[in-house]
Amino acid sequence: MLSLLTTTLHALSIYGLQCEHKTNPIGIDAQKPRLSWKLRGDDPGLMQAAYAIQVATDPDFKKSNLVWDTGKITSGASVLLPYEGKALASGQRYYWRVKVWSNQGKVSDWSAPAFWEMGLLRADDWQAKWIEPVQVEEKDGPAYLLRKAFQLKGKIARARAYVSARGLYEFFLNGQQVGNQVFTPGWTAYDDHIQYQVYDVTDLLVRGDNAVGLHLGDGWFRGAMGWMDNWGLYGKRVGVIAQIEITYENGQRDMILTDGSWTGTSEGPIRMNSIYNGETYDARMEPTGWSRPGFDDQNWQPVTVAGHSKSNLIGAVSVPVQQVEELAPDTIFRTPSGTLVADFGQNLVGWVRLKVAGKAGTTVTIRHAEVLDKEGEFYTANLRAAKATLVYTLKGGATEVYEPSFTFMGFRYIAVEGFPGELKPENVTAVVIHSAMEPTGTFECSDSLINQLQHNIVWGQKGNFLDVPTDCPQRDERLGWTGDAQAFCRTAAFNMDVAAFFTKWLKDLHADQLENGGVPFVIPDVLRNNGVSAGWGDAATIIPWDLYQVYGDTSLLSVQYPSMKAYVEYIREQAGDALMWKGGSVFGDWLFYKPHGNNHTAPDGYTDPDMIATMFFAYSAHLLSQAAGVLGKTEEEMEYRAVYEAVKAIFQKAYVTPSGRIASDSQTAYVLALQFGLLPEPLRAKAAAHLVDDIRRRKNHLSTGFLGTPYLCHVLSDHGYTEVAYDLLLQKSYPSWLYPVTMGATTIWERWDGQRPDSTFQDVGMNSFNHYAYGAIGDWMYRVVAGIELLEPGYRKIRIQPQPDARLGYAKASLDSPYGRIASGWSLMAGELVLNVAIPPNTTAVIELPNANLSAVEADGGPLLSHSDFSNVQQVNEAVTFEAVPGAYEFRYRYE
Ligand code: RAM
Repeated sequence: MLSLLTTTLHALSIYGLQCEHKTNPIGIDAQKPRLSWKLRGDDPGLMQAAYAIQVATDPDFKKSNLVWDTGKITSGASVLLPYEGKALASGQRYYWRVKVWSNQGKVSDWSAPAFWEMGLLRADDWQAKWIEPVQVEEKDGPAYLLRKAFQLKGKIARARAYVSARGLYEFFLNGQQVGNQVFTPGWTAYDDHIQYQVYDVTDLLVRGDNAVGLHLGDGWFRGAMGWMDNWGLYGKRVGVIAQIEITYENGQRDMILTDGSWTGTSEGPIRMNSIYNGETYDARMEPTGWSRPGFDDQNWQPVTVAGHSKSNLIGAVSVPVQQVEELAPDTIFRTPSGTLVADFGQNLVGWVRLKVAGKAGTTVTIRHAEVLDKEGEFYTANLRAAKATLVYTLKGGATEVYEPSFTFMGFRYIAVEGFPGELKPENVTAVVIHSAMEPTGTFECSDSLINQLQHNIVWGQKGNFLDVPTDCPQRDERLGWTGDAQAFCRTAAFNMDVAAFFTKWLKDLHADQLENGGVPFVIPDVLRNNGVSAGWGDAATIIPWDLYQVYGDTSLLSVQYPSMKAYVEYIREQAGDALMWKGGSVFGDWLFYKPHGNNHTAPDGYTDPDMIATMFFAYSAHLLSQAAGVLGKTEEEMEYRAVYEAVKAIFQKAYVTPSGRIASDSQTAYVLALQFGLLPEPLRAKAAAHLVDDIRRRKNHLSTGFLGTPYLCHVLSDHGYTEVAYDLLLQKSYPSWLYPVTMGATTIWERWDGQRPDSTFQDVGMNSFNHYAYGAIGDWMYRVVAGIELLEPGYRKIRIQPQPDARLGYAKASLDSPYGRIASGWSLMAGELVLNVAIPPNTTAVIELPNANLSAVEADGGPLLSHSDFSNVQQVNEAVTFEAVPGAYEFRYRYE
C-alpha cells in the first residue's frame, strides 16, 4: 500500500507531445517528422534514462498496426527525435506514444497518444487542377465565389480536404465555413512554394447532396504590396485548388476535385478587397445558400482550368493565423470636430466585427487609426497611402453581423460614419488576429511601467507576427523586414513558441535569396530591388543560429546552412581581398536617435555604415563557422573561423584606436564591437568604459537604432555595468524604452520619439506605433534581470543568473522551454535577496547567485553548503556558483 502511494505521489508521466514543433499537426510533408515530449514528475533530479516510442496507423497500437517500435532505448534525448520507421504514406494519420524510464528507476505509463497526419507527399497525389474564375485583372477589385454541387453515394467514414489558392481563400462545405484559420494559405515566397491546408471534413459531408464553395480574394498574391505599384507581382489572376478525398464505410473512395466543372462569379458581396485599403461589402449581394446544394448558379460562369504547377504546393509549415481574442471598446465618444470614435484601449491588429440593424442600402464606413493627435482628432496620416477602411452596405431586416475576410488593420481607434441609430459598445468588437503561437514566457516586476513595457513588447509581437514577421501592420508596408526580425527573434522566442513560425519564414528567405547569395531587404521579397543591407541580410545567419540555440533544432540549422553560407560568401565577394564590406549598409543603424530642433547639446547616435557592414561580416562568418562546427563540417568551421579572425583584425586596424576608441564613437559602435567579440582583450574594458561615458554624457539616455539596441544592455551587463543598463531601462524621458509607456503607448513604437512630449508626431512618412524592433530589450529582461539563460541548445543545460537592482523590489520570469518550465524570480527587501528557481526535468543547471557570500546563503531553509542537490559549489569573486539538478529551490541571503 505504502509503495503504491509513493509511486502515485512521485509518478512519472509525459506531456507536451509535439511533432515538427506542433501539437497533433495535420498535413506534414517531412519524411522523417521529428518528435518531442516533456517529462513530469516530482522526484528531485529527475532525468530521462531511456525511452520507447511506438507509432501506429491506429490508436490501438496493435502489433500489426505498428510502423515504428523503438523498444527501450537508453538515451536522455526527448527533443526533436526523427522518425525512423517504415516509409510514411500520403494522407495517412499516424498515432504515437512514448514511455520513459527515469534515472531513479521509475517507468512511466505510455503517454496519451498523439498524432500527426501526412500531407500529399508527391505532386501526382494532386489530381485536382488549379481553376480560375472569370475575372477582371484590376487592382482592388471584387472577391470571387466558386462552387460545385456533388453527390456522395455512401456513409462517410473519413474525409479530408486539401485546399490552396493563388490569392486568399475561405472554404465552405454545405453552407458552413470550414476550419478556424484566416488568411489561408498564408504568405510565402509564392514563386517558389505555396502552402496548402488540410481539413478533416468527415463530419461536414453527408450521403447524398453536398456542395463546396470557395471565397477567393487577392491578398498578398495579387494585391499591391509595398509603396511601389507592383500589383499582380506573383500573378495577375487569382485561383484555387481543392481536393476532397472521401473514404466510405465500405472502404470505397471518392474524390471531389477542382476542375472545369466548377462555376464562379464576381457578383458576390465583396466589391473591393485589398490588404492595405480594406474591404467594401454589399450585403445585398450575398447569394443566399451559395455553398449549399440546390443553389441556382445558372447565372454563374464556368471557371477555366489553369496549368500552374502543383509541385510547388507544400503542407503548411506555418503556425495557423487565427482570431485569437476579442476586445470591446473602452469608450465611444466624439472628437472635438465631431467624428464618432470608439477606443479599444489597445493598439492591435485584426479587424472589427460590426453588428448593425437598419434599412437596406444604408452604408456604414469604418476607418482605423493607431493614435489621436494633439487636438484629440482621429489621426490617419501615418498610414500613408493605406486606406484601411471598411465600407458595409446593409441588406436590411434583422441584425446583421459583418467582419471582413481578406484584409487586416493595425488600430486602436475606429471612426464610424453612417451608423444607423446610436453606436453602442456591443455594435463593434475588435477581433485580434495573428499567427496563433503558444505563449511560452512571462515577465513581471515591481515597476508598473516596465510591466507595461513587457505588455507592449508582447502586443508588438502579436500585431506583427501575422504569418510573416512584419515591420508595421497599419501603413502601406507590412513587410517582412529582415533586420527587424533578426533584432527581435530572441525576445520573440521568450514570449511565444516561434519555432514553426520562423522555420516557415526561413524557408521563404532561402527561396527568395538572390542568385549571388545576397538576402533581400524584405522576405517575401516584394521589393525586388536586389538591395542587400548589413544587419538586414544577416537574418540569414542570425535567426537559424538563434533558433538552434533556443529550440535545439539542429536539422533546421542544417537545412538553412546553404543559405547561411551563400550569404557569407556574398559578403566575402563584396568585401574582396581587403575584407572590408564598403557600401554594404544601406540602412545603417536604422532610426538611431537624432535630436531634432536646434536646442540640443548631445551629438546624435550616428555610426559609420561601412564600419557596421564590416562588423556584421565578421559576425556572420563567426556564426557560420559555429554552425559548421555543430554540423560536423570541420573544414568549413576552420575556414570561416579564419575569415572571422581576419575580418576582425582588419576591423581593428581600420576602426579602433589603441585606447579602445572606435571610429564613430557611438553607442552602437561599442555595442556591436563588444557583442561580436571584435576587440582584443585589453581593449574591451576600455571600450565598455567609453560606452558608459557616452551614456552618462547623455544623462542616461540611449542613442542606438535597430542594430545596436538589442545588445546594448547585454554589453553593459557583460562588462560589469548592470547598473547602467538599469539606468537605461528605467529612464522615462526619451530616447528610452519607458518614454512611450509614459505617453500611453500600448505597443512598441518604430521611433524613440514617435510622439513628442508636446504630443506632436515624428515624420509622417515613417511613424509606426506598432513596430517590434526596439522591443528587443525583452531578451535582456528575461536573461539578465530575471536571469534565464541557456548553456546548451534547447535549454538542455540552463544557467540561472539574475542580476537584481534595488530599484526593483522584485522581478520574475518563466519560460516553457523544450524540456518544461524554467522559472527564476527574486525579491529584494530590506537587504535580503530571496530567489526562487525552477529547473525542469531532464536538464541540468548552473546557478549563479550574485553578490553572495557562500557561508551565508540559505537554500530551502538550510545552509546551501549542505544541500544535497547541488555540486561544484564555489565562491567566484562576488558570486556563488554551483550545479543543480531538476527541482524547485529557494535561496535567501543578505544582499548588500
Ligand atoms: C522602414 C521600417 C522597417 C525598416 C526599414 C529599413 O520600412 O522602419 O522596420 O526595417 O525601414
